[in-house]
Amino acid sequence: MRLRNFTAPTMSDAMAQVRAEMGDDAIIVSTEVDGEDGTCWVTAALEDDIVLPDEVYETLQKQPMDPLAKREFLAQVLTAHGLPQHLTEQVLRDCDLVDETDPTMTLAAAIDMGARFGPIDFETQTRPLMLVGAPGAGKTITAAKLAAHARFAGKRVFIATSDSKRAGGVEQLKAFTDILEMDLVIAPDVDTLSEQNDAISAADAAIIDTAGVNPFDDEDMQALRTLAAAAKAELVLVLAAGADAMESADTARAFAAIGAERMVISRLDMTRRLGGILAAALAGRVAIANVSINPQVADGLSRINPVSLAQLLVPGDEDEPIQKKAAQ
Ligand SMILES: Nc1nc2c(ncn2[C@@H]2O[C@H](COP(=O)(O)OP(=O)(O)OP(=O)(O)O)[C@@H](O)[C@H]2O)c(=O)[nH]1
Ligand SMILES: [Mg+2]
Repeated sequence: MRLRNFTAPTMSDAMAQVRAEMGDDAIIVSTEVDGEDGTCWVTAALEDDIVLPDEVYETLQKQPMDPLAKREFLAQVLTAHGLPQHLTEQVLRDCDLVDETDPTMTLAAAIDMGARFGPIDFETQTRPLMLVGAPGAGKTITAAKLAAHARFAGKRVFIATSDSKRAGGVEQLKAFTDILEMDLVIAPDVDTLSEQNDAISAADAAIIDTAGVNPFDDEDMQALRTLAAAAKAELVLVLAAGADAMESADTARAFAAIGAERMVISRLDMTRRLGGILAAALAGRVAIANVSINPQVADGLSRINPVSLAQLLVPGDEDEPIQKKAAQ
C-alpha cells in the first residue's frame, strides 16, 4: 500500500497536495489539525490492487448491490485479505445487522462493532506508554515518533529504554533522542525504572522502549508485566502489519493477557493484505491506537478509524470507476 503524509497551513491546501501528488483515487486515511499552530496533517493511501475474482468486479458494477451480492462481495474481500473463515463469518454477521447498501460503509459499521479504536493523545494520557512487542516489530521507531511528536507539541518528554542488553539497542534510540535534544534514560530492570518515578511524574509525556520478547514465552511476558508495573505504565503493543492473521491474533491475545489494551500497527506501508491487523483487533481484543506508515521519525504516527480501515480493505468504491480497477 502506498501511504503518504502531507502537511499544510490549511486543510484545503493539504487536500490539494494529496490530489496533485496522488490523484483522485487517493483514500484519506486520517486528518489532524495541530492544536498549537493549526498545521494540518493528512494521511492518504493508494491501494496496490488486491486481485479479486472477475465476478466480484462484475458484482461491484451493479451498485446498489442486493444484500446477498453485498455479502458475497464482502466475503471475497475479507478472504482476499487473508482473514480466516471464522472471523470472516463473524464480520459478515455484523454486516447483516447494518441497514446500508454501500459495501464499504457496511464493512465500516461492522468493524466499528467488532473492533475498538483508541488513538494515543498526550493531552489526556496519564500513564507512561511502554512499547512492547516481538523483536523487530517497530517499537523503537514508534517510541522515537511518539517522543518527536510530543516534543514538537512543546511537551516535557521523559524517554527511557530497557533494551540495553542487545548490541545497538540503546544507540538506535539515542541517535534520535540526541537529535531531539532529549536525555535517554537507560532502565534495564525494575529497580532502575522504579527510581525514575519522580522524573516520569514531572513529564507531560513519558515513553518507554523495551526489548523484543517472544509473546509465547511466559517468563518473558511476566518480566514485561513486572517492568510495566514498576513504572505504572500502560503496555502498548507494537504489531507489524502483514503477518499471518491467526499469528497476529495470537500475538495480540498474548499481550492482552498481560494487560495491553491498545496497539500501534507498524509497517502499514509495506503491506497489501490487512487480515493480520483485522484479526488482531477482532480476535485479539486489542484496540487499534495508531498506525505507522513509514520509518521516518519526523512523520510521526497516523490515526485510523473504522471508515478509513474499511476503505483500505475494499477495492474501489462508488466514486471510483471499478472498470478501470478491473482492467488494470
Ligand atoms: N517501512 C516501514 N518501516 C518501518 C516502520 N516502522 C519500523 N520500520 C522499520 O522496521 C525495522 C525495525 O524497527 P525497530 O523500531 O528497530 O523495531 P524494534 O521493535 O524496536 O526492534 P527490536 O528492538 O530489535 O526488537 C527498522 O528497519 C525500521 O526502520 C514503518 O511503519 N514502515
Ligand atoms: Mg528496538
